[in-house]
Amino acid sequence: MIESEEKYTVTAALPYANGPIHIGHLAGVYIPADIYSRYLRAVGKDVIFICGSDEHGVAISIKAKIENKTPKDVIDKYDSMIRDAFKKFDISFDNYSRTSKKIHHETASDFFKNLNKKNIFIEKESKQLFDKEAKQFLADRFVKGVCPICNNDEAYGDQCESCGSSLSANELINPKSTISNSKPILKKTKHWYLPLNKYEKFLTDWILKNHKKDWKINVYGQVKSWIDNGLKERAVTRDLDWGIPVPIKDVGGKVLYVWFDAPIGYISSTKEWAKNNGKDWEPYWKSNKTKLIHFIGKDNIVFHCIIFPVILKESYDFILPYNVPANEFLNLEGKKISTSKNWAVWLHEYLIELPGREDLLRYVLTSNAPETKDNDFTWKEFQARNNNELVSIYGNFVNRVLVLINKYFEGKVPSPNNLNKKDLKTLKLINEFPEKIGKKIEEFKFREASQILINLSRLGNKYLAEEEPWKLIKNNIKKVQNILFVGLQIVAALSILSEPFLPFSSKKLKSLLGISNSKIKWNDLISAKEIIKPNHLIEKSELLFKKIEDDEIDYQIKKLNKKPIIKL
Ligand code: B3M
Ligand code: ZN
Repeated sequence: MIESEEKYTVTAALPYANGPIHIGHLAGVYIPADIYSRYLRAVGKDVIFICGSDEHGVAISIKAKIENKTPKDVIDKYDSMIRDAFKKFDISFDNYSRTSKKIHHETASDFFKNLNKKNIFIEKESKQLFDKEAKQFLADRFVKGVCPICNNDEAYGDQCESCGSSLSANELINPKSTISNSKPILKKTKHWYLPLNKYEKFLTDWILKNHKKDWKINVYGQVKSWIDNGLKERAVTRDLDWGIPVPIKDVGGKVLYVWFDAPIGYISSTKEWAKNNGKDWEPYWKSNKTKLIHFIGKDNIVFHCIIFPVILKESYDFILPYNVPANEFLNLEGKKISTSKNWAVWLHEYLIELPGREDLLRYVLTSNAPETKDNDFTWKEFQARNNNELVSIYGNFVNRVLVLINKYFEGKVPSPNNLNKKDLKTLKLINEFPEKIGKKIEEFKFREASQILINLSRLGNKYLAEEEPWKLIKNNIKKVQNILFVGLQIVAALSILSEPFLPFSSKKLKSLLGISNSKIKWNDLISAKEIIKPNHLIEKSELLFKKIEDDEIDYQIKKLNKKPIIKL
């Protein structure tokens, strides 16, 4: 183990570069990971936020066939679409790489060679599904059939997305080739297997004994059921032409299984980040003072809690995940999001049709995130959250304070005098919010954290409504000074505490407050008596959020329901 100061390595699942991303990806993985990373930075932690495009695997070969392109064309197209969407939603990765890069091929090959040299793999010949018409072996998404565990008839050759089970193609009932739709035959071929069954004790001691309390129940439960049902050997090579070639002399036509190489992509992306920033990557993956947190969707739990940890355990001195806060799935208007049925809200379309509403989508997907169970996104709730919370509570409170300070004091923060008990109590309440919100974020409860932030603006609204400074301006200017001084401190706290959730409006609000370059930190708010000093000059107010009218929502609902099946 390497010694170092406390660090955090936050990873977000590498999206397959076989299509654009939608709100389900944001809700399940990227927004929670971004909130968590932004918060850690805000409280001064040494954190790296790592991701990249997952560019191997059968899904990309299938897409290439559909689009009549090469796999390289497919990954180039979607890698750039995905990067663009993440950038425009301000998902603040420290590095976003791609697994087709040389640094990843070298890193993943090195992992494989090391494990092979240690004789970790079982090498064996077996009969695998083969498509006579397409003249190729069928693995992963090249074969579909009935899941032997839950009877889902759309299970793939490596995984059932319905019950999350990890499968081998031979386990499928009534397998069918997704290339020619024909019934496969069995044909002999050699592969290298990871003997997961030998690691049941390791996984039981590490997860089942130590992480019952701090890992999410949906994650712990899934891992427990796999271990209880007995783990099996798992092939980590494939008979495919797209992927990282198996780095063994005279082995041709075989590549590393995408789920062997993809998680190693977090390490290659970290290496790339370190190289670009003159840093040492190893403490982020090998120090026992580093917390490794994987943000993923529930269909990736087996790979991040069982397979990748076994690979890490047997490779050099890597640390194991501190937590894997997997989210459940987001549904859309009561139905499962489906790329093939084009039943999705695509980010690249959202950005065109609802410009300037990135924070709104971030907020809605946080406040109704599928953190412990599948949850539903509806356009009506999207509109309601905007109009009833961001506009009417949060934005309205901020706007009233800024407008009144401009109107009564020419934009100068008023000096308080003889603050009364209620004023002092209100100021004291602000000090509680950084830790209240921070605790929920550290527990990966982002829904609750976002509602505590809105409650801070509710506190401000209530205070203003009760004090009614606009009624006192004629005959009690001193009281108005106190009220607006207190109100402004709440606004200032909101500008800092909203940053992880609402980065765009946080930046705008800080500029309106004239504190864009201020050194005020998240933890300063725990004890600050005043965040912004009297006589500080603020800007003219501008609305942070605009109402959403019914016709904008009706358009989205109609569009969704009559969406043509288009090639993505
Ligand atoms: N490419 C995403 C998915 O299964 C998959 C994640 C890899 S994380 C190493 O949708
Ligand atoms: Zn299943």
